[in-house]
Amino acid sequence: MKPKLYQYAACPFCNKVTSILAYKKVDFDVVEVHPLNKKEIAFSTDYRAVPIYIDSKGQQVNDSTAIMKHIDEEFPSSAVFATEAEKKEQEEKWLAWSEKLVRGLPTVVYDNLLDSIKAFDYITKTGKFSWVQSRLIKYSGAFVMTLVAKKIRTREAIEDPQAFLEKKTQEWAEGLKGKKFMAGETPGAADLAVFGICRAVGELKAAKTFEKNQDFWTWLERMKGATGLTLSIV
Ligand SMILES: N[C@@H](CCC(=O)N[C@@H](CS)C(=O)NCC(=O)O)C(=O)O
Repeated sequence: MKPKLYQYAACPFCNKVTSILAYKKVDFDVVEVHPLNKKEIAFSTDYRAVPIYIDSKGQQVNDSTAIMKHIDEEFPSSAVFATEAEKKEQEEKWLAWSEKLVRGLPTVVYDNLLDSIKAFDYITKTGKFSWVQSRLIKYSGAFVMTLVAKKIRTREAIEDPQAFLEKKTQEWAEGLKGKKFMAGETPGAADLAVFGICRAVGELKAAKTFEKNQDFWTWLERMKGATGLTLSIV
């Protein structure tokens, strides 16, 4: 049976899973979930978020990092999770770093109403919405998310969202220390996770910040080559 990924196209967590599947050249089915009624994941009564992964034996796995681990075991060639203690420690450090990146990204994407409308235009274009819903969600969602982003700024202590993202790209670039990938010669779990997160906003203003950091951009180019994916999900 082909594995199945239940997702929202523009969800950064879902794109972490797409990255590892693409890197491992796994043939899988994608089910775009309707974000309002979520009827496609009605079978999952306890866990109501995406991504949800159904493996080749029909087993359900929830949560992006747990799914990545599961896929690495299910398709062991080109292993991405480290086994050596020192490398494992580094990998965990960068995976934790990627969680902070994800938590701060909405402050960049929904920084003001205009940017939020652009983001929702993108989300509704890539997601499963009816014509009427697209229009309704575009404006109401943009308004709500601009307010949510302000709350996140306080929670995550992000004074300036643009500066936050620039700092993040710089930290990653410095972490690479001239290596091809964070994991070394080939991409590891943190490389694939961060690349997936970046893809989710690859069409938005955030991508301009990625481009400004030459080392970060070069790493993104390498990741594109390694996964065969582009920075855009459209
Ligand atoms: N820790 C989870 C977070 C997943 C998550 O927050 N997914 C969001 C979409 S980006 C979601 O499904 N939220 C619930 C909803 O849309 O109702 C993971 O890494 O997979």
